[in-house]
Amino acid sequence: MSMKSEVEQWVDESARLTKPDRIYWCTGSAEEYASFIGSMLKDGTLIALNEKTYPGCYLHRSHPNDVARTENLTFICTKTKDDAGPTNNWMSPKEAKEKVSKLFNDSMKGRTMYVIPYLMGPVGSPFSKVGVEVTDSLYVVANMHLMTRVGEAAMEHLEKTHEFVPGLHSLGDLSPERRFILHFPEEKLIWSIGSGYGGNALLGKKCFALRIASFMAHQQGWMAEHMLILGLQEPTGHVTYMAAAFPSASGKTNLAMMVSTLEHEGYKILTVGDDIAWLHIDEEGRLRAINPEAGFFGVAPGTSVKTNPIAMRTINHNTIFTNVALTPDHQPWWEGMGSFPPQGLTDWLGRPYAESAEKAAHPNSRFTAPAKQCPIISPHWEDPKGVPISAIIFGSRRSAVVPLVFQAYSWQHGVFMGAGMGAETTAAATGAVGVVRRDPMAMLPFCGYNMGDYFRHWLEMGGRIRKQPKIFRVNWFRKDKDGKFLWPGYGENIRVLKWILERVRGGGEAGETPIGFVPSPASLDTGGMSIAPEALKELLSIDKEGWLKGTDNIEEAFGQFGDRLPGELWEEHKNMRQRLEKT
Ligand code: OXD
Ligand code: MN
Repeated sequence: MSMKSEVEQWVDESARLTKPDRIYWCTGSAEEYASFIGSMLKDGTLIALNEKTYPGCYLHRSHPNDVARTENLTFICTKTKDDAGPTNNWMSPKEAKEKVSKLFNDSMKGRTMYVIPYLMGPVGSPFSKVGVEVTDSLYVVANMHLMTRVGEAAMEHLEKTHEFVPGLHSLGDLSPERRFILHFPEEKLIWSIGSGYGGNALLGKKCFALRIASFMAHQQGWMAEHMLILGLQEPTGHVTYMAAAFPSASGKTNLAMMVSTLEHEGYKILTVGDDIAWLHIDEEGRLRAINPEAGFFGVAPGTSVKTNPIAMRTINHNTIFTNVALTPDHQPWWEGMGSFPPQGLTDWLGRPYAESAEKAAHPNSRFTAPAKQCPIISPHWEDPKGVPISAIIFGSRRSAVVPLVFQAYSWQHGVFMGAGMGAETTAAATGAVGVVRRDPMAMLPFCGYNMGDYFRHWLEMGGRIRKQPKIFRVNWFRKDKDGKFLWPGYGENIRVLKWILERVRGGGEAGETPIGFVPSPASLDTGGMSIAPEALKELLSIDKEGWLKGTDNIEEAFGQFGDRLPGELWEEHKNMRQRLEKT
């Protein structure tokens, strides 16, 4: 059977279950996108933005209960619970299908089913993979057009690789009681119902490129990670590539698009990706990364010409905004955009904005924009081979304890550092914001299998990589006792990346501490920036008590995995505690 017929067969099966009135096969063309936009403008799914200042841009207001990923309704449906592991919600495949097929039954009656063949990764890359999503949401279709490569590129790749990940999506009735995001990694299948929100409904992104892909990567000897990819260009013109894992809404897009404050010295950033990296080992034993996505689905609040001018230039044309506020002259507006709320503002729910209201834009309001519009996109962002990675960075929001930057002693120590990472929660998922939880490698919500096995996989990959990237931890978010950020962040983060680059080269000064190599204040290039010496000292200081407490938290987190946690990580844990106790 040809691959096209295999896809058709699965689409037929999905249609028999969901009973759409019509089936439409997406081609991915510009005309098709324009006609979808036209229909959504007509039925009110989209509002056109100011043609002069935001050409080709639209606003979508989602259902008010459908604004973020719902981790509590996200399941990994492996045959055994143990294979999903203690950090995932689990249902058996049988139970999941019985329960949720009832919800899919007739769910597309009166609607059109759109079939979206899409490619994750550059055209012609041996590492790219095909997905096919069927959905009854045109908003999802339009976003998939921006976030992936839809149509012919996918079908051509499919004929060569004979493999696709099917994803069935329906808005259902949008009720959280009937919302399920299900993954069947053993069958490489995704089912999602009851939500139109990006991370729940654009199935190429979190569901495929992270949860299903991490499972495949474990089986096949590569890695699928929640990482941005950037190139750091230095005065000679040489570019060093780094991949950095941060939890959702913790600054990956800002770091990936940073305008360096050391540009006058010749240090600048090139963007390869802002959310997901697929990493393979090449013939020379080097780790290489591709960005499987073709667009950015970024958090709007906090994005401004000051914090991320490159994003502002990326998203002022051909962009879909979701749940931002609307000015009277039809421009998007959000908190942290750098201006006061204008008179006559409409909030994300479509109501006149009142000063007393909490927020005009939803804290997890988003923009969806094509990556090729990014003015500093790397010339290698679609390189089929990917880019060679010299440094891996773990980062998260921590208002205390964790220094600005430090380096792991070894790959194994780096894996421990990532596996034990604590992070304050954000608005990208439903639930409390600002609570510290362990978020290993920023993959807690995205690992499609037992994280104990995932840590083992990281260790094994390290053993196979001949030219190992160096591993670092960063924290831009440490605060002083008055609650003020100690580090200015954004463009000044280049100074930290410069130190990382020096370390990668075998230079850069650093002292040995219980937690890793920490730079001395003098070894960070702070020339021309205003930072008090005491602030810098505090940023690089080791809070012994805080770390000892963290060690207890890590022990508890590791304990959940029982004998699936690699002994090497317990060894690193013991060593760190001993080093801390000795100081
Ligand atoms: C995202 C997320 O949308 O991590 O990238 O929530
Ligand atoms: Mn993300």
